[in-house]
Amino acid sequence: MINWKISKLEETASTNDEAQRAAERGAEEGLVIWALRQTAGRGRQGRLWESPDGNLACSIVLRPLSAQETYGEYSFVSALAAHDCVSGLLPPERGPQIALKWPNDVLVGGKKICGILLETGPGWIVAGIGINVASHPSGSTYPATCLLAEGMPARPLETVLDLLLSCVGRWADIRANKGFAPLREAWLERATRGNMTVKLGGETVKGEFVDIDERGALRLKLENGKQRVLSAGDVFL
Ligand code: BT5
Repeated sequence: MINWKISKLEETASTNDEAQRAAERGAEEGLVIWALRQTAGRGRQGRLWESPDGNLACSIVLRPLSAQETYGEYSFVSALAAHDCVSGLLPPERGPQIALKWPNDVLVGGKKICGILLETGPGWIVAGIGINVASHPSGSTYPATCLLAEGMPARPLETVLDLLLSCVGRWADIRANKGFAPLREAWLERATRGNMTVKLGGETVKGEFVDIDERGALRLKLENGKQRVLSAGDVFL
């Protein structure tokens, strides 16, 4: 069980930066930095994450007892939690359209509703989670959507955050007690499959989704029939 301690800010550059500074100063597991808006929200690889008022931006400090090499598994803890949170907030008939895109985007009807940025250091993880609640960008590389546009009745952001944290707590407990296998299985149940293009560095790899391996890397079947395992990259469907 994680004891949550929420620190609410009107505005900050990036909640991940705030949480990282706190973690480096020894903040306990369960600290949540929540900002009503970010002025320099970060995506992966230096990309920008738009998080205006009305959307959820938070960063969670975790301190697993396991070795630092396994911290990447918390990217799946976060993705499963975000998926369950979004599923819990949208009308049940939207359920079949809610899916995960490797490694940790939550899509609704093929559009991105949530982004996750996991950063780690010795003894700490910062799981940054952004959920589009009231609005979403229109010109993003990957089409985007938000909870209100997908049929969620208006709700206070606190409700969204509380649900998200209870889902993170649940999946973090499963990870701590049973390891990565049940996360892998649950992730695969929610996965977007089929043909995909993965961009990594200057390279583009095309293939068909096979599964994820026991460490969470993406396994693709290439056109020549061979398999390729990718541990990073941006997936386009
Ligand atoms: C992500 O990066 O998806 C990770 C985003 C993590 C954001 C959270 S918010 C709380 C915490 N504090 C931070 O500073 N960050 C975390 P990536 O896969 O690189 O996607 C970024 C790309 O998505 C951008 O280049 C845009 O094209 C697009 N994008 C930007 N804002 C978006 C939004 N609100 N909704 C959907 N797509 C967006």
